[in-house]
Amino acid sequence: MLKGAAFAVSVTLAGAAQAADHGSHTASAKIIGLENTEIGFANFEQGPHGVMIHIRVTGLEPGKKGVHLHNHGLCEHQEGFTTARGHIGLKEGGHGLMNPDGPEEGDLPNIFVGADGIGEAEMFTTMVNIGGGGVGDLLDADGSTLMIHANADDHVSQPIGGSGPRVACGVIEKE
Ligand SMILES: [Cu+2]
Repeated sequence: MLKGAAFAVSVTLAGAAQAADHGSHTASAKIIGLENTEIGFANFEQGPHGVMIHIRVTGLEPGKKGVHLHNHGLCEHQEGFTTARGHIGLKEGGHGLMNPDGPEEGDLPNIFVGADGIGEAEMFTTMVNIGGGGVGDLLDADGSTLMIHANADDHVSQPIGGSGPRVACGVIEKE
């Protein structure tokens, strides 16, 4: 009986700790373009209910562009950033924030790049975490990346919302 009570208390405490503290609280990514030059950054901050992301990039073609969190921490420009592999939480038919069968954990809203080639956005997602474990952990063993695609993500089409080639990539690193 006493043992049972102690067990219940420890479970409650563990649950509370997990909700309040996902381990390391911030992460960042240097974003590189297809010429392998640094074109911007992304900052990630863990909050109590999700992760706030601030992205700023320069030198991209104007327009609306898909942004995703990909499941492998490697940006090889010579390979069109395919080394970053698929989306975090990749599942057949599951891509898209507006998809009834979605979304995937790595799905995010689009970023808008202006006529000056500068794009900046703040995004919030409850589907990932910084160092807290599970499918959505940005700092899992093989890392993860923030990817910007050439075109807009329509948030429904499979497998990447029609967002086209990968144009910018940043490996997400612990701060
Ligand atoms: Cu993508």
